[in-house]
Amino acid sequence: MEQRQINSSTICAISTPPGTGGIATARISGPQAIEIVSKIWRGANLTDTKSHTAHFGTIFDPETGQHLDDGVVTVFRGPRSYTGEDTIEITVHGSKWIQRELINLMIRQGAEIADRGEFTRRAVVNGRLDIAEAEAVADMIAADSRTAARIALSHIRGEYSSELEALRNKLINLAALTELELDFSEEDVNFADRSQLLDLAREVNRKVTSLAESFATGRAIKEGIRVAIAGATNAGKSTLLNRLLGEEKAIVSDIHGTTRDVIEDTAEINGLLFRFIDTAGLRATSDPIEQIGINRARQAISNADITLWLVDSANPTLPTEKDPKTIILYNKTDIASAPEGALAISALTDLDLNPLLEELTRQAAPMQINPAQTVTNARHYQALIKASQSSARIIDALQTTLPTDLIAQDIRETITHLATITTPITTPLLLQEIFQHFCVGK
Ligand SMILES: Nc1nc2c(ncn2[C@@H]2O[C@H](COP(=O)(O)OP(=O)(O)OP(=O)(O)O)[C@@H](O)[C@H]2O)c(=O)[nH]1
Ligand SMILES: [Mg+2]
Repeated sequence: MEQRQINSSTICAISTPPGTGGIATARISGPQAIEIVSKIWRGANLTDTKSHTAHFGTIFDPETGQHLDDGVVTVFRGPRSYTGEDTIEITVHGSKWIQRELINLMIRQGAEIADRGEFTRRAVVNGRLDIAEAEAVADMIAADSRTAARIALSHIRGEYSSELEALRNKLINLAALTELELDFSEEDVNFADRSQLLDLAREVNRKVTSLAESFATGRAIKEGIRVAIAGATNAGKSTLLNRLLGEEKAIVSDIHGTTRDVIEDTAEINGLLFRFIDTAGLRATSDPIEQIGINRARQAISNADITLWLVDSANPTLPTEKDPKTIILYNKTDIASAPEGALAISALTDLDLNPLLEELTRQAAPMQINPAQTVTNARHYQALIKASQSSARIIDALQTTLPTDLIAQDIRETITHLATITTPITTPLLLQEIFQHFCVGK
């Protein structure tokens, strides 16, 4: 992709989803934004209007004089806009034709079509957002549950970046203290200082490691907490999946071994996204296809965050191994009773699945997290793993009294790994990699 001159070009795109809607919003950003819109606009004089104000008027084609539509323009003057540049949002009626024509009008007046994520990219280049905050914007757009949105919003607001900033400051402090030790080493203050350095290094390592570990939870929240529905054939697993999803997604029958493939989908429960995975019933079989299904079932169970082991109350089969991530759920209580005190339902007849949903939420409770300290991004996770390793080396080095300059190198390395998470990175390839996941118009 040719790199566009960010400071001199003006970009435009439809920011609402593609297709027909009640209304649609186009965005235009760059030095000529106000000038270009003024040429296709009859209404308030946009050169004089205050920033962050909306105005009703008419969009027209200056070449033919023809009206396109009535609409509302909202003016955001740089640098106090999302992109940091002069930006205008134009809201019109959401016909596909009007949307296309509006973009064509702006292009004829000198605007260029925006690339994916280019508005956000400009926000980064202009210092309005750091990279981690920009990535959180994409997460926010993709958020599928209250918790995922809460984490994304906290990251957009910079709360996560501040956590990283605090760690960076600790490392700088550690570097300074190391220098100090170097200066005084001949006077034998060596020993006392090292224990102080060690405390600081351990604290940094603990925090970096715990951030890296939060990724397991962060990813589960973003992609759905994986709940494998497992158990013997005919226990009612597919029936339960359909109930949880509210649709007839999986085939149900009284023939044992109906489900072969892994069937999954997500549902939001109490603000958390769960990914329910229906699996083949576990039994000894000579059918090679069913055996493949059973292998897949075992794989799904081992990858799951929670296993929901379903038991036919009339014909109970319990798991052979005890596992803290397994919830035992008795089914078919309409035809047979479950043991006293057991979690039990009738997937077929119960209208109320609340006891089960509450148990699932309780199992997922460790996943109710501090948004500012939860990593949801694989790129950040990789940087944190590296920072965790290099900060562990600082501790080792301090304990084995390695020369101070080697310690300083590990400190610098840790700072660099953390910095890649938030600081604008200049390699165009990485920037492109990050922004290609955005939609056009954001
Ligand atoms: N009476 C009663 N029947 C149920 C209940 N839940 C499921 N069934 C019936 O049990 C049979 C098996 O249900 P499925 O959902 O296909 O069972 P499964 O565990 O997915 O079976 P496999 O895919 O073969 O492993 C069907 O006839 C269902 O209608 C229940 O709560 N009560
Ligand atoms: Mg089934």
